[in-house]
Amino acid sequence: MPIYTRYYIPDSMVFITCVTHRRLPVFENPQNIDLFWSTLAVVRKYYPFNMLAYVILPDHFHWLIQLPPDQPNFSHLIHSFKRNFTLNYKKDRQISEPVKIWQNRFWDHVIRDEEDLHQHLDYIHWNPVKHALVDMPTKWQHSSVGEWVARGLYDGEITLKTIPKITIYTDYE
Ligand code: NI
Repeated sequence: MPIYTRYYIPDSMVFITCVTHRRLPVFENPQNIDLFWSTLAVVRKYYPFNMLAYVILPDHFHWLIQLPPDQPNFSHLIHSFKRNFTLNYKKDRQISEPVKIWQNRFWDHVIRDEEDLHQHLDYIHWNPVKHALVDMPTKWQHSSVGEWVARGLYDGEITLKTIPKITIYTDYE
């Protein structure tokens, strides 16, 4: 294993990927999508952040977040979210034995510049197409694509002709 160091840079935007344990399709169940948001709302009170973009797929999620300058440690946020999601999942289903929902680690990438930001926004919003779940980003319900279309990022219509060539993250999702 290489030595792995995380850098916490105040005000930086960070791209995060978390994957479910054994790629179980946890988020195929709408109940778990609700749990995702209710858990996040609580965790956010302790670890405030800005959600710039997101996508929830059946077995993983991607976030593009920005943390406040005085609390730049995103690992605390991610671990708290994963832990609390599992706790809430067990509570909802009245499970007392240990349940493993998430892979232990997560992936992060600190956004370098404007171009890198755009690449990651595209990566997030095109992800359901990449994973062959829909043929257009706007057909996927669980992403921020609608908000970004409204902001004019995609100049109105998104069609398959405009699919971006994204060469990042070939080692995982
Ligand atoms: Ni993905």
